[in-house]
Amino acid sequence: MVTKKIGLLVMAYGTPYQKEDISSYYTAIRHGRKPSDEQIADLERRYEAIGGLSPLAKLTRQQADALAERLNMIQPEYEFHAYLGLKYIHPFIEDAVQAMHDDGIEHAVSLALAPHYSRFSVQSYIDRAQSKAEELGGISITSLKSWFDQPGFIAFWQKAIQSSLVGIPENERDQTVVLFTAHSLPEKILKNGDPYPDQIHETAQRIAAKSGIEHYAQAWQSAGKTGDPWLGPDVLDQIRILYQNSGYKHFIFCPIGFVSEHLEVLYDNDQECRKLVESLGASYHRPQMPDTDPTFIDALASAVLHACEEQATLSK
Ligand code: FEC
Repeated sequence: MVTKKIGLLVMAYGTPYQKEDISSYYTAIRHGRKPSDEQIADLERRYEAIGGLSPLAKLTRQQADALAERLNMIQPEYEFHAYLGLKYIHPFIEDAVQAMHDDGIEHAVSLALAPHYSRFSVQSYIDRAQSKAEELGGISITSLKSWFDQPGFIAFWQKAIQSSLVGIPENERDQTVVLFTAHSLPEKILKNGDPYPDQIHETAQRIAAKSGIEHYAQAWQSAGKTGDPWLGPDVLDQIRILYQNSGYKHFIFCPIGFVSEHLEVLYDNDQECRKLVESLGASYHRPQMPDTDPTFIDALASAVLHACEEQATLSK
């Protein structure tokens, strides 16, 4: 059998590598509009609060390598070569497509390290990769739009919830609520029927059903501080509502819209949400994020292989 060489374009958000990168990174997130000194200072303060910098850079690299390794281990037909392309810092998505081109890659599969599709988020990763590929000519990229429905992804969170539940006394488990969160987006995405909210809702339902949990809710986190409205309820409001209505003793946080430990989880969840939960006299629990957990990496591998098979069928 002839092994087909395939580029594996792993696209992710990116994070500053050093303190000096924070300003340009933040400017890139704001599409070139430089943030004010106060905004930069506030972001620096949050990185400081999680230990100086985010572990995201290291984890993203590890996830890409683990995925390529797993893919090459489980099948003989394709030989995957991983390329990391980031949204807001180098190596940018365009750099990764250029590198594939320079290495003579003709076919690639791309996936974003974000489980749910929105035109606002994942589509912008895809557009940037496709437009660079078109500019260079000669590379065809099959782009995965979402992979939240991979059974391994649901199984990962089922295991994660279980790992938190074992730390809760049995007689208090019926006073425990699981809170599924994802990054908020501007409410205007709803106007065009964006699938993002429905995909997150479906993910929460599937995990809850698989885990057999009775009490769960959903909320949005990390909304931007722009003038226009963002998807709600915000996670902090949701914590207050759940506590007021049901007096829960334990809150298990599952940030299902993210796949690794990073600023939004380590600060927004582990510091802001924890502070509020504890101020109410309840306990905060947050299981380990997917990172390079084998069940999670297997789920990504299965999504990639499925895309390759579909592509092969289409081109027959
Ligand atoms: O650990 C780290 O250093 C980086 C963590 C990080 C991840 C992440 C994921 C998503 N974001 C999404 C949407 C937006 C929108 C805005 C926005 C702003 C920020 C800022 C930082 C930041 N985001 Fe992010 N995001 C991460 C970090 N994000 C830092 C800047 C200031 C702030 O903290 O508020 C608003 C832009 C604007 O002001 O115009 C919108 C979405 C995701 C999840 C999907 C994905 O990973 O692509 C959606 C990780």
